[in-house]
Amino acid sequence: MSDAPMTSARVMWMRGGTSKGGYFLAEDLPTDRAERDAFLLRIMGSPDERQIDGMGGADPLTSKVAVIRKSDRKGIDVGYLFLQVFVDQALVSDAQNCGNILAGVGPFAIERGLVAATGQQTRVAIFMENTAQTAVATVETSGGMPVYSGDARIDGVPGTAAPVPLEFRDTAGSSCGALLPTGNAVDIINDVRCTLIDNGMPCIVMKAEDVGATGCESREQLDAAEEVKARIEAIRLAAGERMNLGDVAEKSVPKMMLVAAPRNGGAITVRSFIPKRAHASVGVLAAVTVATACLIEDSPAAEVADIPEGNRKTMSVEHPTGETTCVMEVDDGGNVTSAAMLRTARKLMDGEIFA
Ligand code: NQM
Repeated sequence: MSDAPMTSARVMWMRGGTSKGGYFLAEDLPTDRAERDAFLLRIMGSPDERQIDGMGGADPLTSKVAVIRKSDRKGIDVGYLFLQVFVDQALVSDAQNCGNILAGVGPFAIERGLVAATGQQTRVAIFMENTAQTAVATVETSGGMPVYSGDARIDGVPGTAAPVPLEFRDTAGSSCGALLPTGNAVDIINDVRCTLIDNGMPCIVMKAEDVGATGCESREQLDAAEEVKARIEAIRLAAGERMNLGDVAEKSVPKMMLVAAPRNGGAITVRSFIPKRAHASVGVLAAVTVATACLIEDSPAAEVADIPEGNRKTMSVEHPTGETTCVMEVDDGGNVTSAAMLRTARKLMDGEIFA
């Protein structure tokens, strides 16, 4: 550890998908992990449920950090480490990916000169360090820099912006070691039929009606549903070990996904907890994981899902503020081989942050 703690660092604040956070070059943060975490807690204003003394937005979705470095790996441009800075606990966790914050990684890498823009579109291959997996982002570029304005719209974000399509290829078992860590399509935990699954995000997928919900609640209604929350937290704690995640009491995974039949012509409706607060929409890799659960025969999700035909399935995952479309490629055996999703990102500020 260095003698004097770091007091400021260069940072870009960005919206990535439906999340927001600080994007740092790895070289601009302390190398010592404890020092880095103390710095990040300080700049976010954690622990404090209002995060009044920092940049965090008093919400797990706006208390996020991306750490980016140039990569020497073959075929990879940059490494991306995602860090969740807890709002009301002095915890910084690297136990999960974040596909929303991922949307800002490509533009940030171009802005900081880690990747050279190639004409009107620049593909950025990103190694997701949390789970040792790869994603490819396509960034609109002009004059060597990212373009942020455009016509793409994603639910959960007002207005439109330039599209940032994301492709995922090898996300199965990202944190749990296998798509279905227990080897089962269904496990019964506390009398509830659940699918313990990880296609980029460790999730427990269950029918909303089985835990006293409907699947059409707003985020506020879910956050106030104390009985539902107690029930699903008991399931989560019981499932952690079975998912190879150990004691998950103080972890941000697994996420809890309450599913119901689609209501607006989509494939499935989901209400998610990340894991203790309800999500305003749905996570990117969480949506991919739920869509994958819908494709597993006899799973609770499959029972209520409306699945399109064919090997390329455009699956709309309905959530509290609209829908998120996942394009899933499936082989003849019904296994998901890749997933893609449209996101947008926006540069909000570039400067120096003080601890
Ligand atoms: O699942 C929030 C988000 C996420 C995660 C969370 C995400 C993903 O929406 O890939 O994006 O689940 O904590 O930013």
